[in-house]
Amino acid sequence: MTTQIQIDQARLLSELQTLATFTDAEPASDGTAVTRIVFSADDLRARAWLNELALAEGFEVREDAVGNTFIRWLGTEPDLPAVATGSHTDAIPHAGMYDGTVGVLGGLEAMRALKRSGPRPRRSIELVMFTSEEPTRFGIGCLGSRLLSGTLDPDRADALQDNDEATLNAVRTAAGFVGQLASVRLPPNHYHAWIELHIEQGPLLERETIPIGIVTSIAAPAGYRFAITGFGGHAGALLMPDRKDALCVAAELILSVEKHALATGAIDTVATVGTCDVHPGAVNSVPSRVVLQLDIRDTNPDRREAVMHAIRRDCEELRQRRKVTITEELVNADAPAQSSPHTVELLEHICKEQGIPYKKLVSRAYHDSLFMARLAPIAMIFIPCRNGVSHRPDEYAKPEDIALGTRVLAQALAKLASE
Ligand code: HGY
Ligand code: MN
Ligand code: MN
Repeated sequence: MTTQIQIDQARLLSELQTLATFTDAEPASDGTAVTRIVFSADDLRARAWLNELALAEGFEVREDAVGNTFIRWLGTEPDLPAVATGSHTDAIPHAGMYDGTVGVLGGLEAMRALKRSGPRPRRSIELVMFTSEEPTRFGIGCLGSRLLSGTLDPDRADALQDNDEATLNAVRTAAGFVGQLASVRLPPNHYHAWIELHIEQGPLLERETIPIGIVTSIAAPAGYRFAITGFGGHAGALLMPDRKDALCVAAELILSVEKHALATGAIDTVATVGTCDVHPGAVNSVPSRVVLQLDIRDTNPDRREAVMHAIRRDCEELRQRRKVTITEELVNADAPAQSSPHTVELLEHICKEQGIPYKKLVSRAYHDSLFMARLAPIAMIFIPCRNGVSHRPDEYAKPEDIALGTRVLAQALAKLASE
């Protein structure tokens, strides 16, 4: 059955283009810019559009209290744990059109292709579109999959606020997603297996002209918020010796992050201060308060913690020398995830039997699969993206790579659903 699977590449590409129109990003000259923040009007339009596609195919659609969407093709033995795939359709500001969407629409096309090519599978096959994989609005990534896997306290989640101080609870219920967040959690063994299709968001596959990546592990992300409070005031009247310039402290702290991440000598240690909120943020006012958000990742959590200890030592030195307060707030500190050997071997077998070149690799980007690994044996399929670029409008994946990744996904889902 798996050899007759035909992917409708033209339809899949057209749907990716349509999904990219649900955006309020300024058009870009170097690609398709997409901004689709969770529970924004564009996000809700994209959700409604996806549900229509699924219902038109005769699949069942369910949405949970945080808006995770489950699109199910019932198997002949519907009580068995299903096989699942999926990803996200939210996008950070001024991003590209392939991050996450390839896994959602590719997953939908894989299910449709299986439906076209043969009989109903033994196990149900389910496509999941997760709420808020990106941390943009509520400051923590993988909100939907954390709640599904029980790795985020529902009350803490509902109290998360966006930049307008609107809580997740208020925003989700206004969007029509009601009910207790505790009801989102799925029981262990709810799924037989999980596979996510995603662009690599790195350069390795393209550089080695390999069309399929098989992810063996997903690096462990952690997020922290540092608030620096100094003494600011008039940029002309406040003399240099009297200042406690919070932005100068932030500058030293940011360089400390870079220094200690590089100092591990490990390519897998990455650390980024991606946001810097300056108060009061006026050109003629000495910054009195700055809030930094740190994103730090490593395949080795101990090494990640060692970098954090070094940064904390520098923070203490800064407190003493510059006489400021620096507070640290943990947003998340997650463990890495390992793919299941069985699912990896299954993907390898599919590639080998069809002569598809493939490469096993680590995912340094995090994905919802990081948390689905708490629920089921996982694996990820990567496809190349041009110059390894992602989270930018010039993010691009070739149509034939998208179609091939979707076909390998379909074949894997078919095999897993027959187990
Ligand atoms: O940040 C990440 O790794 C993911 O793209 N949200
Ligand atoms: Mn992303
Ligand atoms: Mn993604």
